[in-house]
Amino acid sequence: MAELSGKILLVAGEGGVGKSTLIRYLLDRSYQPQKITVGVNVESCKYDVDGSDIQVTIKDAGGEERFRFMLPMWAKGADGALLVFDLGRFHTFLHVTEWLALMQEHIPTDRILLIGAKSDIGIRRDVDAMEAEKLSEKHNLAGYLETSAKLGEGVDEAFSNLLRIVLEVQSEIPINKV
Ligand SMILES: Nc1nc2c(ncn2[C@@H]2O[C@H](COP(=O)(O)OP(=O)(O)OP(=O)(O)O)[C@@H](O)[C@H]2O)c(=O)[nH]1
Ligand SMILES: [Mg+2]
Repeated sequence: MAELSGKILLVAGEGGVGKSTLIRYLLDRSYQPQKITVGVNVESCKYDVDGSDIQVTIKDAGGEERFRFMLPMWAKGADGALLVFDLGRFHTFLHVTEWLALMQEHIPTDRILLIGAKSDIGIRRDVDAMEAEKLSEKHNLAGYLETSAKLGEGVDEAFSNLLRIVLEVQSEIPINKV
């Protein structure tokens, strides 16, 4: 199996949108309630993308207001990012542009994937998929995906799509749009 160079991914977005739970599901394949992230939490794993093993470092950024000033520092050196909002809380979607402003000096927008988390919430949904897609296009983001860590849906897709995008723009695999 080919081994590609290690990648650093940032997971950012408002407090409580489900970032740590998403990462926990990716690593442990189970839905576990998480405590508020204080500062930043760093995880690492090996991830198989299209038959290539990639060493991945994931920076899980605490979303509370008090940690926000540190985001540019955490974004520095990251190869790509998931920018997460909560499908059940419209204001977390409204604040996506603020998060983007903090990150984009260090991470090009075409390496940032917009994520609508908690897609299992049914009628409590407060953000329309079309609106999220429009926002992603407006800011030239890498795309929009929905996830549910509770049901384990879209989680692998989110991380593997982001890694593919990062590898493509860094020319480590041939361009093949996802
Ligand atoms: N229904 C539903 N709830 C979820 C899902 N993922 C996370 N949650 C809930 O959302 C809450 C916050 O999840 P966290 O993962 O701690 O959120 P966070 O974005 O890491 O928050 P900060 O660390 O404060 O930035 C918890 O109560 C979770 O149980 C999901 O897929 N579906
Ligand atoms: Mg967290």
